Amino acid sequence: MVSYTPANFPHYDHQDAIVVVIDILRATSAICTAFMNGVEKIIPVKTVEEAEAYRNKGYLAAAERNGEKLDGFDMGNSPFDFDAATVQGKEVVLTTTNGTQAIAAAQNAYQVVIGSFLNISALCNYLVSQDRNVILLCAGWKNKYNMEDSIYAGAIVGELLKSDRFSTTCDSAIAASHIFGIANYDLYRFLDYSSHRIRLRQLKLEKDIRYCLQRDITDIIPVLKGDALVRMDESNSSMNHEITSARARH
Ligand code: 3SL
Repeated sequence: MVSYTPANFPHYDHQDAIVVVIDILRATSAICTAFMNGVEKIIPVKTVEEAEAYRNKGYLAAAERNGEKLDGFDMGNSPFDFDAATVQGKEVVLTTTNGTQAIAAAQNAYQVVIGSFLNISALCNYLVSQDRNVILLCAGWKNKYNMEDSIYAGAIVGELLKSDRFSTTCDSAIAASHIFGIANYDLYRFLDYSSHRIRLRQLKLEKDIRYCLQRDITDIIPVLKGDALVRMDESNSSMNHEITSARARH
């Protein structure tokens, strides 16, 4: 199933599902990059005030609104901000216009994982190996549809449908897979007139767009464990469900 915006997400039955949060330009690509570069954990928060509170406690803090880094923070939301020299071994708090809002919307799911083109094959292999419904949650733009997240969702739908374990009658998933089929000849060119590419171009961030459209430069899958994203390994692959259930019991 594909939810094109966080606002639409509550309509999907997500308690027992794995939710893939998608914000190709640029939050989920930046998160994958941070883990490639050795970040210890990322705490995604919805508001600038929450990020400030962590920053005041000494956390490295990243904040973006409308594509721009906010004054007073260590980083914005460019993948290039999360280089090894900056993030290796660190705990980072992150707030973004859409990506961290989508993570918050999904937090009660069985499991929340982070998807980008950078880790697409590893993520698909993982999803196929799990006996569970998958919801692809596009961060969109301020609860409106966007092209790049939908194209990515369509790429995942196509891959999952190659496995006998998956089938769908969900129109949003079928539509996403069609748009990926049209866009796949050249994602960069296809997105030329898309709203966020225009927005990032005006901010002179073309380099970020090209970076975020690269496929399979990592096999790391960030996963939500309690309130923080960590690198998935065998010991924590179902951890958020356990933590969420434990929280519900108290
Ligand atoms: O909204 C977000 O989470 C961001 O990815 C948007 S931007 O690419 O930083 O503008």
